This record gives sequence, structure tokens and C-alpha cells, in this order.
Amino acid sequence: MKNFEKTIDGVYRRFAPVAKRYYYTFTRPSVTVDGKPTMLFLGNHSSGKSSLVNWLLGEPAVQDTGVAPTDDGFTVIVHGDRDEDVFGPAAIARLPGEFRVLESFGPSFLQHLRVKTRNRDLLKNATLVDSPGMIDSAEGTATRDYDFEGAVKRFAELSDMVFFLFDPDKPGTTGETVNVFAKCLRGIEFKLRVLLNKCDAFTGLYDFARTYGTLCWNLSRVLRTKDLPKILTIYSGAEKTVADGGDMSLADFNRHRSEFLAIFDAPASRRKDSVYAAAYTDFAGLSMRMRIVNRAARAIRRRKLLTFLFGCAATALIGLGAFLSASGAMRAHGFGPSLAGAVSWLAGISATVLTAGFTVACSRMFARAQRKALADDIDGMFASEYRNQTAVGSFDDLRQRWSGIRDETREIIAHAPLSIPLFATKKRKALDAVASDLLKLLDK
Ligand SMILES: Nc1nc2c(ncn2[C@@H]2O[C@H](COP(=O)(O)OP(=O)(O)OP(=O)(O)O)[C@@H](O)[C@H]2O)c(=O)[nH]1
Ligand SMILES: [Mg+2]
Repeated sequence: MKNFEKTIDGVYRRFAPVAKRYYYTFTRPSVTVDGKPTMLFLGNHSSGKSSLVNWLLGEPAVQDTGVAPTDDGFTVIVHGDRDEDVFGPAAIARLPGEFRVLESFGPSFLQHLRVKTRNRDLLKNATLVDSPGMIDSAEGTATRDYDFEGAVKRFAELSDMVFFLFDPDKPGTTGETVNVFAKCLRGIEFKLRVLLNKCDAFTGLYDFARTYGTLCWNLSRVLRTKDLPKILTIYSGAEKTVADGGDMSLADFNRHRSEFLAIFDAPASRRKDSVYAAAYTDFAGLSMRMRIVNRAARAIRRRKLLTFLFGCAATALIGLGAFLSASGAMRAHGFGPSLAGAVSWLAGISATVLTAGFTVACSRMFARAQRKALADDIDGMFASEYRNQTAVGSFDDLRQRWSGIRDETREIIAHAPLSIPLFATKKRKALDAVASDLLKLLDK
């Protein structure tokens, strides 16, 4: 595991300058060697996230719980010999290096971050992250003074397993929850586990069936995957045999609880899977970005060269024409050779300068128009760049990867300064080779 993390971290470092040049943000730009798997808990407010964390960690309770919205920030719970709570900007210094990327969310976010160190067995193998519950405000969107969705997305990318909790009261009807599901968890569905929590509170089978049905209905509208993800029906706290609200047996729910707990028995393999998946997505995405941007930059360069050559020819011709016609006219009017010569040179030089200026202005305008045209036909560019691969068989993976980087790539081609590195193709091929070698690394 150590070697695996070291190699991947090395590859990230090696390609960081290339990624910067292509405005590509790695999802996990550094991998902590010998890092612990991170488990993130998301869900509606009062869906029982903090209670579940407390149950996993054992007595005494680490997180506050309550019916009203309790948590207003993210709490990272890590292993440490002494019990310590660190709030705000200092908290980030307590976390492994890969969490540094959270600093980019600014001081308001950091005010909502805390790190708790506790000496509990489970924390020796995993780090837990409790999050603020998702809430719907009156206007339909919850207002927070930091980019909540962005922070959730970053945390989800940094985590090795994401648990999304729903509870029987609100099985997926909160707008913010649906938003987070739709936007932030795109592309990381593989590490997502859906939990239907508080199953000990059902009054009977009908109550359970209605809730489960509603949850599936809501999930199907936001998840892209063809199959419904596995939903673990669980509850936290001491084991019970019958539900609180009726006489429904909890035997099957108890089985799911054991399945849920088993995840925490071997969390290291989850980390390996997710580090691999993030690295593969990052490297393959960067390679795709390089191919499309290089293609666009080559087209722009070709157009610039053509305009330059055309401009040079036009400038020379017009300058010469002005010189000759001025000297002809001066001579025809009987001016002496020295005055005729001076005026002709003046005419020639002025015409050359004017034409050159006009050519430069035109070439800038053409380049801008061409960048816009290329950006507008971004899908066409993707289709021609990948025509060999898309012509045969299914190319779902290519299309999915493309949809992940398409909009940003479009903006870059339209507006950002483009500078292709020396040996761009060689660099891209090296990156492709690394991406395909990762799988071998995983088997070791
Ligand atoms: N019956 C039952 N109640 C639960 C369970 N888990 C939590 N609760 C109750 O649900 C309420 C909310 O629990 P919390 O753990 O604070 O929920 P949370 O998701 O952390 O809420 P926020 O921090 O506000 O987002 C509390 O009153 C808990 O006692 C459960 O498994 N079964
Ligand atoms: Mg909570």
C-alpha cells in the first residue's frame, strides 16, 4: 500500500506542471503515503449522521445530536492519544496534507471546520467526517456563507467512502440533498453507499415499503447509473429485535447493520480502490484535455501563420505599390529626383506601416473569431479527435469522461491563453502510459 501511494503521489507531482498549463484541476492532487481511509457522512439534517458516528466510535459520545439542525460545519474525527478539539484555520494543520486543498474555500468555510482527535480503536484504521445536514430554506435554496456544494464535492473527492443518509421523515425530498446528489457526487458514484437510517422507527411493513419506494423514486431521478445503488437499511444504537413503533421484526435490518459495520473492518482496501479510481480519472481526464486543447491550439496556430504570411505579402505589395505610384506621380508633375525620392519613400513606408497595423488587427480579430468557432464546435472537435476509438464498439467511458471536462475545456479554448508545452504529444503519451500502468500497480 505504501509503494502504491508513493508511486501515485510521484506521478501527480510529475504531471502537476502539465496540469497547470492545461488548467486541469486534479481531484486528489496529493496522496498521503500510509494515509488512513476517510469515511464521509452526508444527508438531510437530522437524518442521524452524528448519532451513527457516535455509535461507531462508542461511548462517550463525540458529536452532539438533536432533532433541530445541530451541526453547522464539517467535523473531521481523527485518531490521537489525547482528546482535543481544534476549530477554524488551525484545524487544517492537524490534518494530512491531502486536506490542504480545502483552504481554497476561504475563511468562512474554515470557520465551519473542526478537527476532533480521539483515542478510539476504529479511528486507528479510518478517519470519519461528519457534515452539516442539508436544509431547504424558504426560497428553495439554503443560504450558507461558504460554497457548501463545492465543499461537499471536495470532501467527497478526498474521501474513500461516502455514506449518504436518508431518514424515514424525508426520504430524499430535500432540495439541497437532491442538488448535492445530482451535482457533487457525479463521477464518484462508485464510492457512494446509500443508507436508509432510523429503520427502528417504522411503525410497520407498510410504513417501511412506502418510505423505501419514495426513496427509490427520488434517487432514480438524480442518479445517472442504470442500476439502483444498494441501499442499506440500518439504525444506530443498541441492537433491537422489534421496531419501536410497532411489532415489525428488525432481523433483516440487523443483517444490514452487520454489513455496514463490516465496511469498517477492512477499510484499507477501500482506500486503495478510491486512490486508484481518482488517479485514473485524473490522468485520463488530463490526457483528454491535452488532446482537445492541443488540437484547438494547432488550428489557431495554423490560422495565425496563414494570416501572417498573407499579411506580409499584402504589406510588401501595398508598400511597393505606394512607393512606385508616388514616384511616378511626382516625376509626371516635374518634381526633381531628390524630392520625388523622399516623397515616394515616405508614401511607401506609411503604406507599409498602415497595412501592417491593419493586418495585425485583422489577425487578432480572426484568431478571436476562430477560438469562438472552435469552442462552439467543441463536441465536433471531440468527435474528430477520437474518431478512431468511437468508430468501433461502445465508448461510454470516453463519453462520460468527456462530459466531466467538456464545459471547462470549452471555456479554456474560448478565453484562456493557450501555450502548448514543448513535446506536447510525447508528454501526453507518457501520461497515457502511466494511466494504463496503474492497473498493474493495483495488483501488486
Ligand atoms: N429512532 C431513531 N432515532 C435516531 C436514530 N439516529 C438518530 N436518531 C435521532 O434523530 C435525531 C437527529 O439525530 P442527529 O444524529 O443529530 O442527526 P444529524 O444528521 O447529525 O443532524 P444534523 O447535525 O442537524 O444535520 C436525534 O434526536 C436522534 O436521537 C436512529 O437510528 N433511530
Ligand atoms: Mg449532526
